Amino acid sequence: MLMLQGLRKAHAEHELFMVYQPQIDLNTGKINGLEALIRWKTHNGTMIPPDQFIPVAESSGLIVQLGEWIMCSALRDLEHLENRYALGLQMGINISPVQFRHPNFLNTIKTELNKFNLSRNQVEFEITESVAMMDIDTVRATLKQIHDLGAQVAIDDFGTGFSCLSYLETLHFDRLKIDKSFIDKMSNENAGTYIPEMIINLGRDLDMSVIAEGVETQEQVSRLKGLNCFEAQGYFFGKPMDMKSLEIWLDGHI
Ligand code: G
Ligand code: G
Ligand code: MN
Ligand code: NA
Repeated sequence: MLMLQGLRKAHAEHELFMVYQPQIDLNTGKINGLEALIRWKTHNGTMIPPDQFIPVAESSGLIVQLGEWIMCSALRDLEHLENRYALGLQMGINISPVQFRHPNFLNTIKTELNKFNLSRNQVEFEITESVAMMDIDTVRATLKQIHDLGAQVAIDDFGTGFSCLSYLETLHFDRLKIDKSFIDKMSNENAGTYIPEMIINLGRDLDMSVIAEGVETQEQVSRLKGLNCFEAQGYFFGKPMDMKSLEIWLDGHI
């Protein structure tokens, strides 16, 4: 079956679900946020990775509808977690470039935010560096509208694109997410800290917070703290978990 047909069917037949990865405040060691990530498990148990089906959803336009479902699911789950734990967690939601450019994007955000009893600054949209650098006027206008709604915006996979730093200075993002590829290099040699250090300093100078992605070792945590980066996510703290596993994890961590 074609991937696109399979994906439409998966969506209709509830084979898609969301998982959530904890984000940790390195000063307190406590969770302060989650990143929402989509998963596809077919009825016969096969996992199809998002790297394979997201591009298909993007090129077909299905991502627009799927993106609404992702937003709605993540916000509903966050509301549920707030009712149960009241931790004031942030929720990071990945936004495809196709969604970001879609004329109805802001209406969708508005509609979804209005469905749930959440503080809007708990909601953070993640866009990649390449989208962030797309067309400066459009990006600036969209960012302003998202901020006017009270939500936040992060740049995902930061450092892997070719950000024009002078553009970055004129756009207001709330957070930079240091790409895992740079964190991987922080494991042993000191040389591996130059890029993270530069990004952390950039964040401080531009008044954006900075989170490290893909943290897997205590060594990386120590180095990040040494560089004044106090937020991280990665397998060292917790893998992306479905709601049931996340609640068990939270019961043990708070
Ligand atoms: O969770 P995992 O590492 O398998 O995700 C791989 C990639 O798939 C991520 O880097 C991200 O770009 C994409 N992805 C995962 N979940 C979502 C989602 O909910 N929306 C969008 N647009 N992309 C996602
Ligand atoms: O949206 P983004 O491109 O940042 O996607 C993050 C991806 O990285 C997700 O697919 C998630 O499953 C994965 N991930 C998160 N933490 C770790 C980690 O510590 N190690 C590895 N290998 N992958 C991770
Ligand atoms: Mn992300
Ligand atoms: Na990333």
